Parts: sequence; structure tokens; C-alpha cells
Amino acid sequence: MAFTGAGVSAESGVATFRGAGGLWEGQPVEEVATPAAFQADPDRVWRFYEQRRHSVARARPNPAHTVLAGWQDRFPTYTLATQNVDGLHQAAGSRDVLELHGSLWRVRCLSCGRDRYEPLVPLPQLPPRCATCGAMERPGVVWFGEFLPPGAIEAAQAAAGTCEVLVVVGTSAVVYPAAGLVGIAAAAGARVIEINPAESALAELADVVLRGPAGEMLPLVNERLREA
Ligand code: BV8
Ligand code: ZN
Repeated sequence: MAFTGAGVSAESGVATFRGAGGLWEGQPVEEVATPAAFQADPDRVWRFYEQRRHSVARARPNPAHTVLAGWQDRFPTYTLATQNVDGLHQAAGSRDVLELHGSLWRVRCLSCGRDRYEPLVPLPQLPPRCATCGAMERPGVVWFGEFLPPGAIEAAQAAAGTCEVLVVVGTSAVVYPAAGLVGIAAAAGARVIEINPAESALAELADVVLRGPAGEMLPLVNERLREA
């Protein structure tokens, strides 16, 4: 099983949350990515997501995404769960990705709940409006204090409880319930491998720590696997 955070997309040029790029208009993302912020000023929150759609649209998957996509065909049982909303795992060829925090590329109607894939950059109108009922649509992501997409965290928790190896890539591991996947895997006896250039909240949960960038570390791991 692989579990990823913003760090796996860092070498694709996509800003992480708690690193240098973690601010929007001088505010921590945590204060912009919330239902309250959207309620108070939907245009401002939409500007934030439109800007991220623009920056991700220019980004390409990096070797870390490519290795993780290749493992799907290398192992009989394999699950990839991500906290990322950028869609770069799918762009690298990963299938059945568990998107625990939704996607930048989906929007949902506030009134009739219609959820749709919207790849256009820039959006034809901001905020976008529902073609069915005309109401405003919101970004298809999970904000703080919101439930994760039904089924996603449950499937990820089931996989974490049965996997032999969990590779954790590029997450500060502070956001729950996603970060709880690591404790589930460790408690179930999985080997936990962390790939991160910096310390994270995982600390003693990892059996092995590869202290470096994912775009370099994952290809190295893949080389060793080939020799194995
Ligand atoms: C929930 C989506 C049930 C949108 C995100 C008190 C009050 C209310 C709630 C809580 C509370 N205390 C705790 C909670 C729960 C809360 C939470 O965990 N808060 C934390 C901050 C304490 N969680 C929730 O609210 C979740 N929902 O609990 O629902 C519920 C329901 C109702 C009422 C109560 C409870 C929802 C969480 C989802 C929030 N949405 N974003 C968007 O993306 O815009 S979270 C946001 O953080 C992103 O999704 C991101 O993925 C996630 C985690 O961040 P990381 O991916 O780890 O990124 P980060 O920048 O932090 O770290 C990057 C790492 O990469 C670093 O370690 C760095 O060293 C490393 N790195 C850098 N370069 C590289 C690299 N690694 C490898 N290679 C490199 N090159
Ligand atoms: Zn609608």
C-alpha cells in the first residue's frame, strides 16, 4: 500500500501546504480551505482553488508518481490512497486511486448536490454554476471539519489493516483521519517505510525512513525491487 501527501507532488512544482507555499493571501491554507471561509467569501475561496487549478494544470507527474503507478501492475494486491487533490497520480497512470480529500478537478452543486468533473482552466465563470439548477457550485474537495468521501477512508483503512508494507510518501502526517492509516498499518504488523526529506509526525511509527525527495528515492527503491 502507498499513502501520499503534498510532498509527492513537490518535484512537479506543486506547492505543499505547510512548507513555504502553504499560504494564500498571507493566510494559512487551513483558514481558506474551510466551509466558514467559503460561506463568508465564496469568490475569495474560489480564487484560491482557481489558482491551484492553474498551477496544477501546468504540472506534470514526476518520477515518484510514475513509480507508484507502476507498482499497481507489479504487485497482486496494491492500494494507493492520497491526500492530494491534484490528480497527478492518475495523470501518471495510477488507477483506482483513493482520493481521501477529494479533487481539484471536481465541482459540486450547493443546491442539488450534482457532482461533476470539470477540467477547464480557466473556469468559464467564477464561481461556476450548476447547469441543472443554476445554483453556485463549490470545489469538490474535503475541507476541515467535513467528512471524507463515503467509502474512501473505509477502503483505505481496510487496506492499511491488511497490507504487508505501507510506503508513506511526502506527508507531515498531521491531518486526520488520513494520517491514522499509518497507525492502523503498524498495529496490524505491516512494515512502514517513510519517504520524506524532513521529519514528520510519523517519527517512531516508521520502521525505515528514506530521508530524501520522493522523486529520487522511489526510483532507487524501484531499482532494488527489480534486482530482488
Ligand atoms: C474530519 C483538502 C470528521 C482541500 C485538506 C478540531 C476541530 C475540528 C476538526 C479537527 C480538530 N482536530 C482535529 C480535527 C480533524 C481535522 C484535522 O486533522 N485537523 C488537523 C489540522 C489537526 N480533520 C478534518 O477536519 C477532516 N475531517 O475529521 O471529519 C468530522 C466531521 C465533522 C466534525 C468533526 C469531525 C478533514 C481533513 C481534510 C482537510 N482538507 N485539504 C485542499 O487541499 O485544498 S487537508 C490538507 O492537508 C491537504 O489535503 C493535504 O493533503 C493535507 C495534509 O498535508 P500534507 O499532504 O501532509 O502536506 P504538508 O504540506 O503538510 O506536508 C508535506 C510533506 O512533504 C512535508 O512533510 C515535507 O517534508 C514533505 N516533502 C516536501 N518535499 C518533498 C517531500 N516529501 C517527499 N519528497 C519531496 N520532494
Ligand atoms: Zn444544481
